[in-house]
Amino acid sequence: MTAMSFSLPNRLLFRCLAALLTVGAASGVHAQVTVDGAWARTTVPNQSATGAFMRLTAQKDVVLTGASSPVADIVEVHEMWMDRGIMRMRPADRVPLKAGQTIELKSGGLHVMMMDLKKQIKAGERVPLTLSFTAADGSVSTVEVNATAAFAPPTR
Ligand SMILES: [Cu+2]
Repeated sequence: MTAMSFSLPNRLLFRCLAALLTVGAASGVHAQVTVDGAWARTTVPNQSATGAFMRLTAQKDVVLTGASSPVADIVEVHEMWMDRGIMRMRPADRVPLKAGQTIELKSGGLHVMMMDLKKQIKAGERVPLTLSFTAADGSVSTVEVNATAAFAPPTR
C-alpha cells in the first residue's frame, strides 16, 4: 500500500489520502452510538405500520432526534404508555441518551414507528433504518441500523 502510494503522482496520492481521512472522520462520528439487538415486527399483507426496537448506548450525551427508512414514508420515534387500561402512543421528538447509559426501545415503550409502509415486512428480512443524533454542540450524526424482521423479540 505504502510502496504503491509513492509511485502515484502527487495529485492522486493527495486525493487518496483525502478520501482516507474523510472515511476516518465519518466512522469516528458513527461510533458515538452503539446499536444492539435491533429487530422490527413483521407485518401481514396491507398492514400500514409496524415498530422497530433496539438497545442504544451513546459514548457521549446525544439526543435521538429522528429516524428514516427506505421501507416507510413516515418514520417517527414514539413513546407508549398505559392510561387507565388504554394503550396510548405519541411522538417523542427528542430522546436524550446519557453517555454510557443504555436505553431500550421495546414493545410497549419507546419504539421506532414506521408508517405508510411500502412493502410487507417478512420474517428474516433486514429492515434498514437511519437514526439521527444531535450532540450538545448542535452537530448531527447518523447511525445505520439493520433491524431483523421477526414476529417476537429475539431472545438474548
Ligand atoms: Cu408508535
